[in-house]
Amino acid sequence: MGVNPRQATVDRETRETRVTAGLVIDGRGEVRVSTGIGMLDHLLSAWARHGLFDLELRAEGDLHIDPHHTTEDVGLVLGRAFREALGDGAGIRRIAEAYAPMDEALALAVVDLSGRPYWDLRLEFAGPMLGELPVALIGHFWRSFATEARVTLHCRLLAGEDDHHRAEAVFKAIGRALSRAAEIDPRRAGEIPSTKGQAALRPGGLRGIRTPNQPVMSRPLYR
Ligand SMILES: [Mn+2]
Repeated sequence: MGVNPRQATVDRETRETRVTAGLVIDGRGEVRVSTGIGMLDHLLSAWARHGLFDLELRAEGDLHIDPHHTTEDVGLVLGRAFREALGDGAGIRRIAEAYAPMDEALALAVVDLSGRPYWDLRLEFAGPMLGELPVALIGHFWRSFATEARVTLHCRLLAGEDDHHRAEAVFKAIGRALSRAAEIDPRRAGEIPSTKGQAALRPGGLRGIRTPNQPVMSRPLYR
């Protein structure tokens, strides 16, 4: 990588949660995560280690209600940090896929760092809970991420018996696919990888998709 690693720090505070995330795309997989939800910490660590992202994330949410707001808002903040760190996306591969096994479980993730949020997640779990994390929130987390990161995210769970393994395979596959898609391809030599030029990766491509909680930002997302 070049001299300036691609990185961003995002703070978000609402009545429900306060989340701070520092993300280095060109990192080494160094992780410090504390969300108050052990399973989410574990999955985010797997995501960052396999994507070779440096991630420092702290969340304080209304866990006395349930893990919903915290999980969702961590996804939003992480997605925003990813988008900010990526910048204009000059020279990136943009599209990539990754398979990740976790013993008997197997996940496939295909991503396009397109500037357009879209997701198709086909994730089936056997039980309702993974530790204190409802499995239904795993899809919700990645929808939140894709919305704010403005990426197309397809993910399939292709095999698996154990829900812990299934969830971990999903996070690892998505981490590896995002990492590969964000890699600089020297042959692209700084070009914006879109037939529309810069348009697709510029902010403002949300097309009416809004997150439920209007964020209170410590600084504007785009300047
Ligand atoms: Mn594990």
